[in-house]
Amino acid sequence: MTFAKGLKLVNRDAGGVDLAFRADVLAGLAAEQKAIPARWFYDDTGSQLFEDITRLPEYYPTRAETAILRGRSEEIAELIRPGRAVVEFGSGSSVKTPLLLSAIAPSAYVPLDIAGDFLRASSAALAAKFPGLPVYPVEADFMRRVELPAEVASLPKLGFFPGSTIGNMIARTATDLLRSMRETLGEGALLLIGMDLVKDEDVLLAAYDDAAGVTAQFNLNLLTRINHELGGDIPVDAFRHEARWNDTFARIEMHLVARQDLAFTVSEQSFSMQEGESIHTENSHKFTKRSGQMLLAAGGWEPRARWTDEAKQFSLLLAEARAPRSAP
Ligand code: AVI
Repeated sequence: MTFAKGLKLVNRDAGGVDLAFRADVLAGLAAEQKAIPARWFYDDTGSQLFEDITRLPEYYPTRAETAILRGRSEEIAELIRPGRAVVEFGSGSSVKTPLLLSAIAPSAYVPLDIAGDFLRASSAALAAKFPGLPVYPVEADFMRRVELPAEVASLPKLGFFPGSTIGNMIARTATDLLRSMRETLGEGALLLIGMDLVKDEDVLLAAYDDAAGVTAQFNLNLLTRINHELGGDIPVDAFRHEARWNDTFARIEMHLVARQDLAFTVSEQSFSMQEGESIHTENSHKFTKRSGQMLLAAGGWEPRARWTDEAKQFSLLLAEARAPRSAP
């Protein structure tokens, strides 16, 4: 087992506060429609709660995507070919990553994630499952170009971005991310990316507001994280979780709605909210075949193949970073 210790790339102040987290929270709470980027859900507790979500009966995306990886592994491997360095954007899932790695015989595995402890734990578990596969975890914000370990510089790359995490970004940010991935991986790289599909509104709403209340806990944990890490005194119990379908943008939105008028401070700054006002905490865009492929093209990736599960709930796309062709 080769297991390199992660490189620390997150920017913190002397007290250990993640500066980007603080900047996003303070700006987001000062906006007219309060909003905090969804990527801040994933401290260790949030990452664990998300793992719990993936096992909920209502949350179909993980099962559907896993079924695609299992059922279509031969076709996928045939297009990817052995020997690539797999660069996963986010800590590997305990099920999907091993499925991919077993199918394609890679030469190295490089998980990139901002949640360092979770990254190191999942990388160690993965390295134990694949003796002989070099694993190089990198603690980084992959929204920007990431410097990959020198050990994989000369290897052909496969980016892996499962779970429809791309759907958690508005189109402009998603395009920027796809372009950054292209810069990180280089021309000629492949990208295997999951995209959740537009479907019946009731199915979508149930997936984001489960009966057991795990998604509510996941959403509310963001406030607990702010209180712990940014010296906040937000009354967490004074908020409730809400999932909404936004038909204009084809997305599920998650909000934290104030149950009453309230006031609180974060990093010594004061904020107030009225009853019914919300903090918008997540967008989860849903795609059609065309909208998914258009998004990839806008990010500099040429679609090469596309698979769906039997119920056509979820899609997995393979794309290639090709040199831009001149119009038309
Ligand atoms: C990580 N991401 C793709 C999940 C999603 O479905 O948008 C996050 C999530 N939020 C609520 N449930 C799951």
